[in-house]
Amino acid sequence: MTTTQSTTHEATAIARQLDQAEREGNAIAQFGDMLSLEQAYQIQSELLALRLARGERIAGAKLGFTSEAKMAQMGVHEVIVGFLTADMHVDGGAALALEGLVHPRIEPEVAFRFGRAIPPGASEEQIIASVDAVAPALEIIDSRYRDFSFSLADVVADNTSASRYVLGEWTEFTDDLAGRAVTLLVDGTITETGNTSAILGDPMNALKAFARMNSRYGSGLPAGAVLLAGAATAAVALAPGRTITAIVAGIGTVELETAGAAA
Ligand code: OOG
Ligand code: MG
Repeated sequence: MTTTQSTTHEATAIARQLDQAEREGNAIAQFGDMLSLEQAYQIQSELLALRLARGERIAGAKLGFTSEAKMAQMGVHEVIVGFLTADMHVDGGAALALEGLVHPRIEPEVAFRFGRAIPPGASEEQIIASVDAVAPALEIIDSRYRDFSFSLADVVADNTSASRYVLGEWTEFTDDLAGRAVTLLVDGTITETGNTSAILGDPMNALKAFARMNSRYGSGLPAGAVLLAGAATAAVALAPGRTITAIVAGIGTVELETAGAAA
């Protein structure tokens, strides 16, 4: 077997483990030093292939570790990219059941929508020109690793902990997105506060970072796809029977209820 074949074989085996952990809601051990960043992105694309083969549809991309708050919380200091499928989208109007998830957390985000398809090697200008709307969003992250701890390569292989996402109402795109207060409330109590300027200095820079990541690791996005720019605050653990609200000043509000009785 050539090196390339054995590497591909190993990536497929690890992707299957992570995919199974996600579907069964079980945490697995970290891979740690075993993986390079290149291998980790290869595993991530194998994970996507498994989902597409089951009939899922690509719905967007997400960035991770675009803010100091997230980098400090997780100890990872490099921007990462993952994929979103249509099955990960949840409607804020219906209570989200937490059964089957490992140890979900939630974080406030800014979402961009692309009115046009993004080709694989799209330039920054092309990507910015393709955005037609912005919305507040909530991302539910759920690491498939024990204790929600991981290295850079681990979290990339695990599709950047992507699990579910909720979108608020879309508003017309503006590039005036910096300096807006971000508030995360649980049952009406302020739990995290931040500012959109924490996202790479300005959420517009998330579009530029996505352009770089897409040229390097991505394969473009279909028209109508979403980009989550990365959380401006630390994530908080999700519990049953709660109402979680994110407010992005001047952009809007997005809410999610979790099913079950509050503990
Ligand atoms: C990785 C995902 C990071 C963000 O917004 O920074 C992320 C994690 O924290 O588990 O989605
Ligand atoms: Mg996030």
